[in-house]
Amino acid sequence: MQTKTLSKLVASALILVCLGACQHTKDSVSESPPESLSANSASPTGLPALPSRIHVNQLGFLPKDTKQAVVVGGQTTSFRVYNWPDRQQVMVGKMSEKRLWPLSGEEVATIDFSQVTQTGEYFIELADGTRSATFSIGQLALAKVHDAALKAYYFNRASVALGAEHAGPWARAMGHPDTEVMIHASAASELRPTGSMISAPKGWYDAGDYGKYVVNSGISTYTLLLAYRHMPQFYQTRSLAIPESSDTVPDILNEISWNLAWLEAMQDPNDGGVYHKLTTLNFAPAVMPSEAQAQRYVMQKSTAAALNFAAVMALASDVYADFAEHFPGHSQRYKQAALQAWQWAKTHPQQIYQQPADVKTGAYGDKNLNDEFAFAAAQLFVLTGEGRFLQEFDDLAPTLSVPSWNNTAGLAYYALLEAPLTALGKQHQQKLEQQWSNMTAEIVEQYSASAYHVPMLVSDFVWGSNAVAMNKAMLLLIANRHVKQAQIREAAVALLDYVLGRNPTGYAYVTGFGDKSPMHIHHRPSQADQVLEPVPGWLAGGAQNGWQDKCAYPSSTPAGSYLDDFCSYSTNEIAINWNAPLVYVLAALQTQ
Ligand code: 9MR
Repeated sequence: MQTKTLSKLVASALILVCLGACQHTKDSVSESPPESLSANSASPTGLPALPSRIHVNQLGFLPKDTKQAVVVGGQTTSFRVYNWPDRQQVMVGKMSEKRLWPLSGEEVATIDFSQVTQTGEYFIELADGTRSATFSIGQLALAKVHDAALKAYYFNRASVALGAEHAGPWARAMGHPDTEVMIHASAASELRPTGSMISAPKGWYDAGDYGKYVVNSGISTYTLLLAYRHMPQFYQTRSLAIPESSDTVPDILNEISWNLAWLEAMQDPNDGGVYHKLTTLNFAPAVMPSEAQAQRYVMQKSTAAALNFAAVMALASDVYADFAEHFPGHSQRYKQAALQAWQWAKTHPQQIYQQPADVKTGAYGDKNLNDEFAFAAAQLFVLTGEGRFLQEFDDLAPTLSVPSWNNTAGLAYYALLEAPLTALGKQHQQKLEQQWSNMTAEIVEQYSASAYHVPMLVSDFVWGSNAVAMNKAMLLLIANRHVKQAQIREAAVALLDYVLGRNPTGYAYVTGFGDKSPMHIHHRPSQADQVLEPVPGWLAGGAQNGWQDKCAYPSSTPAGSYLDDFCSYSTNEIAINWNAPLVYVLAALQTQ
């Protein structure tokens, strides 16, 4: 108990040196909320937690955006918006009629306060005195959370110590050098027999565990590369306080290159095949990286890994070509690596990853590889302009859908948006546009139909539901770059609102942000360090009622079944593929 109190003090002191992205956005340590924001339990900041009846994005809104809150139960009454700390009334309005949201089993009304556009801090009060969390309105309302969500990757770097000057209270010793990684029997080849060693250092830990998995690393890295590709000017302005921050390269590319270095080492130079993952045989206990010293292995080469790898390397080749001075030869190397991995996949089209009997870490198994072939083919077409790759995409004819680690068809569509129109041809263009307009119309329809005004369906409440929300929002915002429709942006904002607090649990699901955010994420460093606050900037997986971990959940509804406990790896783990679309969405909303 005493250690925790002491470490909290240390954390508060050190947080001051942990620039920008390490801080709680609201700096609420030095502020007090309205006294009558009645306490029902302690919030992460040590301040009273919120009444749970008004759910609102606890971070904030850009001035021009639609601003909504949800009220659970009670009478249909008026509401007022006040600024904070002055408590001047800035708006009075009436909430909507109540409707049932089947995903939480609640009767809810919505509140629209879009007319409030002036920069400031605010809270909402109902006629019966119920008050909401405070939130910001302003151009910079999402800036800090964006930077923290990106900096989270730095905190998950393998093979390096994190210094206090960059990591603040979350500084830690080096773990997992990964210079002596053993070839598992499933990965053995003539030149690399079982038990021989390779070196594959760096990269990001996948999630709350210390594994490094190519398939999941693929979509994460690709998503971050797209963020840079679509918003290069914005990223010229972001400094993350990471060791490379003083160089001339945008920090997002510095961070990504840490992972690309590892990915490159996952390719067998002898045949171009790519190992599926690099992990121990079993998950490590909840210890710090430096204490998790069990032997690491690379497992079986897989077609899914080769294709994800090929797509990422192809885009990386394009992006890093502009930074040849700082990364000499990288662009050419990435291109070579991409083409070799593609070639391997073509000659091994059905090498499905089979989890060996002695391996218990995540499988990221995927039996349907058409979408991975389409993804790699589309990105290689953009890189090389060779018709054979477009032909490959055409033959597979994937349908645009919301991307996930095991369904990359949508990423193929994202890739083709970058293809020169002349190379694509009018007919292709029309076919692609049709898919885009069908998909965006579908999500916008889900938004309008939902009592919560959130485009989430029951089928979206799977392991990592918050990332489903963010991938949907990202799809909408990519569409919005080309078609600019107010409703498309509105639905994307609603999805962001959802993960930042306008949801039945009342959690702002990003660690370190909002009045009520996860404190006990399933993340080994956050659990094992002596710091009270979890590593900041991580998006928790989110509600879903699969209960794979058998923890005791407070609700059985899809959107209510969430537990802020280390036990809950099925709702409270964090993962690199979940943060990536959050980063994209936060950047896109600030730049579009
Ligand atoms: O995100 C993955 C989810 O879609 C799967 O249902 C789940 C079970 O296989 O695994 C999740 O990924 C985990 C991975 O296997 C190991 N590292 C942590 C990942 C996030 O929980």
